[in-house]
Amino acid sequence: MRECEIGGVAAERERGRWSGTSNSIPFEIGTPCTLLVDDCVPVPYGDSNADSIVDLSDILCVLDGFTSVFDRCTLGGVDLDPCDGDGLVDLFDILAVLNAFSQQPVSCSAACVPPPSPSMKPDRSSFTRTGRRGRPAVATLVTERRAGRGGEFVDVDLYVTGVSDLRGYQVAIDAVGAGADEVALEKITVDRQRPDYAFRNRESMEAGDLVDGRLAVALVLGGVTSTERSYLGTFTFRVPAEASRRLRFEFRGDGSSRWVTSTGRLLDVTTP
Ligand SMILES: [Ca+2]
Ligand SMILES: [Ca+2]
Repeated sequence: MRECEIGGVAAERERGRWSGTSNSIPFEIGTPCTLLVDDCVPVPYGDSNADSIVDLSDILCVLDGFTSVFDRCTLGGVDLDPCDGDGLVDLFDILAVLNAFSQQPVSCSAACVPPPSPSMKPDRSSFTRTGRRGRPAVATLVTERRAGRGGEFVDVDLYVTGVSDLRGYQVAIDAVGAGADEVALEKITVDRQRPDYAFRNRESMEAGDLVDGRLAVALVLGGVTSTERSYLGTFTFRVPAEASRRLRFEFRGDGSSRWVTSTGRLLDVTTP
């Protein structure tokens, strides 16, 4: 039986379902206690740490929960599948958060997650750490134009050099310049067979978000340290032929791209 807290720190929290149109939280019959509206925050499905956005932090939280680590998210927050949770964190919860990141349609309604208690570790974003020998790691893009069926395409390969203890990354790429609004993001891929892939031969999970142009990749466990230039993934854009020469591709500059260590700290990575 699951328990929930009312106004205190409980070991286990209840995740209810939130109805956006009414001021109440419906619960299954037999639910052992009642949450007040003020006790929880309505969040998008997949938002495990209740900060209103589904991003790399949520993927890392579910992977941590899979190994029974709940230092930044509650069990209720990461138990995404089935919709009302089953008290277990398993492969289906991992797939659920990856699908949520990818903005695939879900049949579950928005969740109502109690906010993390003050006793939990602060959000990862409050830490920073530099790369090896105190120098920031450097992220780079390499673009390659090619003609293909249906128009002209640009493959944008992402790299990072000099990371220390890298566990996961989230990268967002945009087309900028005249004609950028006519560019369509065709696909996001990670070629795991490339010898320079950052997580080659490691157990990792990835999700591409074609709606907002984001890629997240996370190791299930541990981190990777390398002085070499490591391949992270490829964004493929379809571009109008006449606009192709005027376009540039850049990392999105609003903190959408992040690199996280195995201890949850943010790596300081310079983007061009
Ligand atoms: Ca979140
Ligand atoms: Ca589950």
